[in-house]
Amino acid sequence: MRLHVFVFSMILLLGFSAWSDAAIRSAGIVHKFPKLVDQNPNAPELVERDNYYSPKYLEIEVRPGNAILLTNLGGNIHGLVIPRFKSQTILKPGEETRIPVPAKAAGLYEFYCPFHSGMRGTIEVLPAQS
Ligand SMILES: [Cu+2]
Repeated sequence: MRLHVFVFSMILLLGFSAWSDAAIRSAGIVHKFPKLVDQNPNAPELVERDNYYSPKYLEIEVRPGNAILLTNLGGNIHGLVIPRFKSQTILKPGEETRIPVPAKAAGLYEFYCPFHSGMRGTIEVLPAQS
């Protein structure tokens, strides 16, 4: 009996993760990449390297004062454009800045570097946990 409950739960779990991946793909958004760092949605960090972002998929929570800490750890100048945040930032190597997270509904937001065409990613804004 316990085994049946376990197997049933696993099927539900697998089904749900396949469904949520499919939902992201059908939205035409960049695929969900494996997390490269432990993310804290209340203190999100995004690192620019040559020439990619880490992580490529960033989860953040809608909270007053929440901001993304953006750091350029590459050897090149990099930028961060988040069209739906109306945000454009350019950093020299070694520089960092904070990008405020606008109070918006949950959703997926694409970002990219204006200098390097393959350098792009997705931000997932999560509803605030109360
Ligand atoms: Cu770049």
